[in-house]
This record gives sequence, structure tokens and C-alpha cells, in this order.
Amino acid sequence: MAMLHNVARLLQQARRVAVLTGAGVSQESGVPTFRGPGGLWRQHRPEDLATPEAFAKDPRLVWEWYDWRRGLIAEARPNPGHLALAALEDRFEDFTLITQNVDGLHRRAGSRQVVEIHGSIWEVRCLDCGDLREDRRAPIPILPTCSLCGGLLRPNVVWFGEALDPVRLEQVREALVRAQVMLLAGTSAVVQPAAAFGLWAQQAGAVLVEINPVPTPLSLRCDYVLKGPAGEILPALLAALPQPGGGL
Ligand code: BJW
Ligand code: ZN
Repeated sequence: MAMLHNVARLLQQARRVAVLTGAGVSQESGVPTFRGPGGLWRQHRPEDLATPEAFAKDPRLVWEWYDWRRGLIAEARPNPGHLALAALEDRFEDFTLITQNVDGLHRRAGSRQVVEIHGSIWEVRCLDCGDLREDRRAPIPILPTCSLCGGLLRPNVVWFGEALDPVRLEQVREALVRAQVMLLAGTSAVVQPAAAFGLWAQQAGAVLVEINPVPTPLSLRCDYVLKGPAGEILPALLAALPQPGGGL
């Protein structure tokens, strides 16, 4: 594929790379995306569940959704797309993987420089005392309560209408400004502010590459679009780079 080799050549010449991933990258691990087929859960749209209002109104319903997803993610393994991104990290002096995913699969695949902008599904936070901790129970008791104060726990993720962590957002900004190439993989590019990250990087001079089987609102703004599943395109991109220590 000529386009793939053009992107490989671009990466070969780059020293600073940023990547934004979305649910599509975990789709091949069996984790359903939000807006594709299978995005509905018991007739509810994610937009109606991933909000503080939904949780206030019916915490049991929201926790049942998270418990279902935690069960799927607990069984999931990183796929070739995650593994290729982890291997890519070693090829650049500066490589930041920004992910909207809360499943932790990038770290499990070996990625180290990861910014999880929407939090982690494996962390819980007490609504009363604010205690934040890891909680890997699957299934989790519904409703889960705080071991310190008995308050209601919530998943430590970012819901609609909630602000992203300013420290992580600053890390993102810095990585985007430095990036010479930015990859957008497996995201529908409709949820802000992440949907704008590619444009911020492009404004600061980065070449923008989209990896997705389906066009998105950003496709026309991208310099290259590699159409296909991340689990195939990312390993192919890695394979098209010169192998480390491979001599000539
Ligand atoms: C494949 C594939 C394969 C399939 N390989 N690809 C400006 C304009 C308009 C609205 C707003 C705005 N600013 C803020 C808003 C409101 C809102 C928003 O964006 N709404 C839009 C829907 C219109 N944003 C927010 O509220 C954000 N907060 C904020 O901006 O705060 C401001 C503030 C400041 C100060 C004080 C208070 C507030 C927060 C957004 C949080 C989003 N949270 C969720 C849930 C996280 C927890 C959880 O996981 O449960 O994040 S919603 C959900 O969407 C999740 C995802 O990370 C996110 C993005 O989805 P993603 O990853 O793109 O997945 P999909 O399913 O949409 O797409 C999958 C893609 O993969 C598709 O394209 C497929 O084709 C592709 N694919 N198989 C590669 N094998
Ligand atoms: Zn508490």
C-alpha cells in the first residue's frame, strides 16, 4: 500500500511523535466501542449513562453498565495494535500516547508514556471523602461503598460535562506542540476536547495521520488516512520501518 509506505517514511524521519487512541483500538480485543455496532447497552446510549446526572438519578444502572464493561475488559488481552504502539515508543526520542480509553490495555501492552485523559475503569472514587483507589473486583458489589466512610463509590472516569484533569491536559498540550507526526487511531473524533487534539498538533506543525476503517469528521483535515483496523494497520506500519539493529 503506497500510502502506508509514505507514512512509514514520514515516521522514519520524525523524532517526536504523538498518538491519540480511542475505543476502536480496543475493539479487536473484544471491548465494544461507544458509537459503533454494539454501542448500545440494554437500550441505553453511552451519552445517557456516562454523565454525573445519570449517576445521581440511577447509580445502580450506571454501575451495572460499568460492571459489565469491567468484566469484558478483565477478560481482554492487548491486541496487535496495542503491541505495535508499545514497540513504536522505543523508536522515537519523544513519544506520547494519549488515550481516551479507560481499559488500561496500552500499559498492559508495554506502553510507558501514556496519558489516560478519561481516567481508568479500575479506579474508584468516594463521593463523600474523595478517597481514590484501585479496585479490580469483577463483578463489583452493586452499589459499592467506601471502606473508610461508607460513602458511595463512583468509577474514576471523566463523564460528559466534567473537566479533564488539568495536569494531564497540560501534558497533552506539550506533547501536541512538540509532535512532528500525530497518529489518530480508532476514534470517532466527536467527543471534545480530544476531538480537537489533532488540529492543535497540526496547527503547531505536525503531520496528521488517521487510522480508522470508517471516515470521521477529521478525515478531510488529515494529511494521510490509512483505512482499516488498527490491529492490522499499526503492525504493518511498524513492519515498514527499518528494524532496530538491523544494519543496512
Ligand atoms: C476502529 C476499529 C478498529 C472501530 N480499528 N478503528 C465543544 C463542542 C461541543 C461539545 C462540547 C465541547 N466541549 C465539551 C463538550 C461536551 C462534551 C462533548 O464533547 N460532547 C460531544 C458528544 C458533542 N465533552 C465533555 O463533556 C468533556 N468535558 C469537557 O469538555 O469539560 C469542559 C469543562 C471545563 C471546566 C469545567 C467543566 C467542564 C468530557 C468528555 C468525557 C467523555 N467521556 C467518555 C466516557 C469515559 C468513561 C467510560 O469509558 O465510561 O469517554 S464518553 C466516550 O466517548 C468515552 C470515549 O473515550 C469517548 C470517545 O469515544 P471514542 O473513543 O472516539 O469511541 P467511539 O465509539 O465514538 O468511536 C470508535 C471509533 O473506532 C469509530 O470511528 C470506529 O470507526 C473506529 N473503529 N473498530 C480502528 N478495529
Ligand atoms: Zn469515603
